[in-house]
Amino acid sequence: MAELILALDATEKKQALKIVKAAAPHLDAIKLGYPLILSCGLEIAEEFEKFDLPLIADFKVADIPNTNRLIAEQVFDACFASLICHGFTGKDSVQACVDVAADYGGACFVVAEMSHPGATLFFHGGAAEKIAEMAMECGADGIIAPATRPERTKALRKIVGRRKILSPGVGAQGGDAHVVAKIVDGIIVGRAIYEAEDPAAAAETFAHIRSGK
Ligand code: NUP
Repeated sequence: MAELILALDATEKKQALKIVKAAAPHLDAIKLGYPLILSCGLEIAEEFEKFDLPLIADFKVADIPNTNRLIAEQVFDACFASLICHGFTGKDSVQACVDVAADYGGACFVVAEMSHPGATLFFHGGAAEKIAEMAMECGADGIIAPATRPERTKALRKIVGRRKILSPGVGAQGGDAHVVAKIVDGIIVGRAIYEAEDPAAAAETFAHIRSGK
């Protein structure tokens, strides 16, 4: 059983709100990232409050600790429940995000391994494992691990134990929701829902992973 997180990478405000209004009953959270925030501004987060779904800020924050802190504060001030940061920057940078999240009563997820094909170049060979271990040491709430490589996500599960794994790559990137839902706490789905002719129906097709059936 896993949660369904919509990656709302639509870039037009009206369209984005329409998609969420339709699909909301079938969702557990909404992830907003650069595509929508850069086109509409961080204030758009407020527009989603009425749907009563936790908001995840996917900024893959990857800077020095002080800059990470400043970014994280803006994110949590804008009513996001969670922030995604990169882990390759090292412990102090990740710790800055984790600490701000904790101050606000929010959560911080660290990218351990990305889902796209090119990610293997730098994330394989021990890096993802190291990042996951470091994320746990920092007290992160969980990691991001690929639905496109369930065997890798399974290996990372051994490192993070009961902490959360959110997993992108289902649908458009080829990941299988059935397979990955057994390993992770949340699947992140973008285009398969927001580009569908009927986003509500598309979101509802994931009902089985939310109910565990
Ligand atoms: O490794 C990652 N892969 C990935 O696709 C880390 C991510 N945060 N994402 C994000 O998940 C990506 O930026 C997009 O917002 C979403 C997947 O969307 P889609 O491929 O389902 O359309």
